[in-house]
Amino acid sequence: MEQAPKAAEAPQAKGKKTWVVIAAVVIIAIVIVAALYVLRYPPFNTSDLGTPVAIVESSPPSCGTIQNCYYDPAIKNVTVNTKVTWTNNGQNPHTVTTDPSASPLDSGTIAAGGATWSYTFTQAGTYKYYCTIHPFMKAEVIVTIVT
Ligand SMILES: [Cu+2]
Repeated sequence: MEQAPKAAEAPQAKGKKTWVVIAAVVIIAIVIVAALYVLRYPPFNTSDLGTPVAIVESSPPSCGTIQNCYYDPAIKNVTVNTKVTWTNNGQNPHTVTTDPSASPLDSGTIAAGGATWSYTFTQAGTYKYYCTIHPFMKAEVIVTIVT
């Protein structure tokens, strides 16, 4: 009489263990897929930042002249469909701006301390830009077609 319930319990316990293993495998798979997704897309994927232009302050926080605050390089040569990323390494906010009728660069404020702004150039041309906060800061991106 006592053995009958025990015999019934054993397969039930085995079934539960199987489900625990399946649940663990599913959870691990979800974690792996989530991790791969996070690593693949920005801001985690630093390789997607494109080619860099640094916003430099040589004697921060002073930003009174072009010697103090500038884009590096001042002339950036890229090919069509290149993504350019500006990084503000300074202690002042800056912008990457052109006349909207001439060019589409309009970053808004790029915050101090490492903020970035990116733009992918899909048309060949010379894109002169400046900083609206420090108008003496001027630079350009020259975009050429790959031949
Ligand atoms: Cu500026």
